[in-house]
Amino acid sequence: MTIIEEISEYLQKGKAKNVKTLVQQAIDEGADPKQILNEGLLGGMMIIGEKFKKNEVFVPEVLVAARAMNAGLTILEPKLVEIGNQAVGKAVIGTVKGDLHDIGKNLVTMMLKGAGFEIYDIGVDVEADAFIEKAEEVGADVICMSALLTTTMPNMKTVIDALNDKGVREKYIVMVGGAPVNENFAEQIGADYYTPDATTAAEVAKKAVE
Ligand code: B1M
Repeated sequence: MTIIEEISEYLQKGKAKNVKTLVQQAIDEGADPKQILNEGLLGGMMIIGEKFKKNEVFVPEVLVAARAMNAGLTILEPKLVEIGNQAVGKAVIGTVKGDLHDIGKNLVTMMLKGAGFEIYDIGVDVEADAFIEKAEEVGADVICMSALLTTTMPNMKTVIDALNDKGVREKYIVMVGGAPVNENFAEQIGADYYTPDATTAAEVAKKAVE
């Protein structure tokens, strides 16, 4: 097994310490930082994402894998900055106003990170204007909204209406998700994409910014 394959394997097992050590070792041995990122860290995270989608692994496994990915990234990031590695895009993500559920949002965040996005997570109970302010500030490509309550779903429309009112709707790809949300609702409120899970959200976001 190559060191890159080992990084991917340990990441999938959520072994953050091993991932960190192996990423450092790979750098010291002169491995290409982009290969460490794409095949080792992101490769491992994509495999976990696929397994999550098929119910072969569950939320805790995804969370530990993501923690291992973040551990590896802390070692790799300075190298990536040195060689000017570009993120595939920028995404602002939050749970809409009135809603405190963040487990799903955090999974989407991790999978987007895993897909190579620069992420701005603005938390839970987020006002419409806060989504827009952050998106404008960082020059986001994608705005991602999560809602878990039937009572807070309409607040996704509030954000889209506010984007329209400010004349900036066309600047952003708007994605929505969360247990009570569906394709029909997304269409009704004028979102660009609904995705049912975190892995699909990352895949769709990546395709959308290409
Ligand atoms: Co709440 N809660 N909760 N809760 N909670 C639900 C959602 C509920 C269905 C439980 C029930 O009654 N059966 C119900 C909603 C009913 C409804 O609206 N129809 C409910 C309720 C009523 C409430 C309170 C009102 C309860 C009360 O106080 N009376 C209250 C509301 C607080 C508030 O938000 N203002 C409340 C509070 C809480 C806790 C704080 C205790 C806790 C949240 C902790 C936290 O998030 N940090 C909590 C929890 C844990 C749940 C359940 C049990 C689990 C939610 C979860 O994390 N699932 C939930 C019941 C259930 O779903 N079985 C429930 C796991 C997570 C991975 O799934 O978030 O769906 P999910 O994310 C998925 C996809 O939906 C998708 O990707 C993820 C997986 O890949 N996804 C996206 C999510 N966002 C996406 C965005 C995308 C794309 C995909 O694109 C941008």
